[in-house]
Amino acid sequence: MESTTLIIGASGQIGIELTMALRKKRGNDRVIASDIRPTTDSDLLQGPYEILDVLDRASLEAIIEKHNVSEVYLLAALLSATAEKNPDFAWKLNMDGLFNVLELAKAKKISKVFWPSSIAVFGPSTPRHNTPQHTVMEPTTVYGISKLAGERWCAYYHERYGVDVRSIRYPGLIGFRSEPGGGTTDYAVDIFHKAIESGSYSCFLKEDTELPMMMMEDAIRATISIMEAPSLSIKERGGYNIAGCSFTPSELASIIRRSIPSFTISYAPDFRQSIADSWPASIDDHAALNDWGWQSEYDTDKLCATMLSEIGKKKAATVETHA
Ligand code: AKB
Repeated sequence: MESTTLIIGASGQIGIELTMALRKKRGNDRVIASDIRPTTDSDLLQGPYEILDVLDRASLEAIIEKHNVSEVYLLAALLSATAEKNPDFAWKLNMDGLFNVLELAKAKKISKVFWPSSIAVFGPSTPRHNTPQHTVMEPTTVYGISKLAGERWCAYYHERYGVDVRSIRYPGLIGFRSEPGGGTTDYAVDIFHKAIESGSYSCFLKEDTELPMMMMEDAIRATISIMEAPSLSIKERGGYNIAGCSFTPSELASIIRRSIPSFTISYAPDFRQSIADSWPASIDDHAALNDWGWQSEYDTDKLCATMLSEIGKKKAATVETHA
């Protein structure tokens, strides 16, 4: 039986797109999608789909054996905003899920692991602009603390047990295919939907809050390319900085107004403002460029143009279907 790839958390914002991209490359049957709930998503159902709670190590091991899985992408996690509402469970899911996968890799049940880190590993004492790969890291959110601890555990399992684990510090991810799931950067997806649906948006961050962001297509390319890079070229076994573009809500609104001149935005900052204020504004990703050739293809203008045109097409198709 040929070896397969398992995606844990396949119904999430990254999971759906990563499943589709990997199935395109490797074939539907060689990429096993899994999530804690059943799905009706027709793309996920193009290939095998398993119900899996990553906290249940025995079931995880059974699925790995059943499908001869050699490579795992572990995407199941609580993101920053949701994690602040449920810190105990966020810590449990984000850490124990990782341990379950790392332990199976240590036992040689799988040979390669991808685990997502985040810009949330940084904190208010980190240099905000062009944040370096190695710098002060004092995160103030439960999500950031879990990501920083997770990075150190990944590096430890690599150093001590030879586990081939690879990781990226994702910025805010912007895509049109799937909804974001409880992050502080989610506004930068919602704004496009609201601009097209109603022409106005109430933003939960202040107008001048600059954050690092990335088009989903770039993020999927980065994820697959770090996993395909030769093991010896991966020098950072915690997590790599990767940069796309950086912008504020008011800059995004101005660019949207070029296509929708009547678009209006108002600001009603909530608890997510202090999370955003603790994160970098822009990222230095030279280590990823030097070690495995990472380069972003989307600046803010291209990201906005893509989001407006793709969401516009989707809405038009929905209207036609219902007409
Ligand atoms: C979040 O906002 O929590 C995520 C992230 C930056 O990791 N998008």
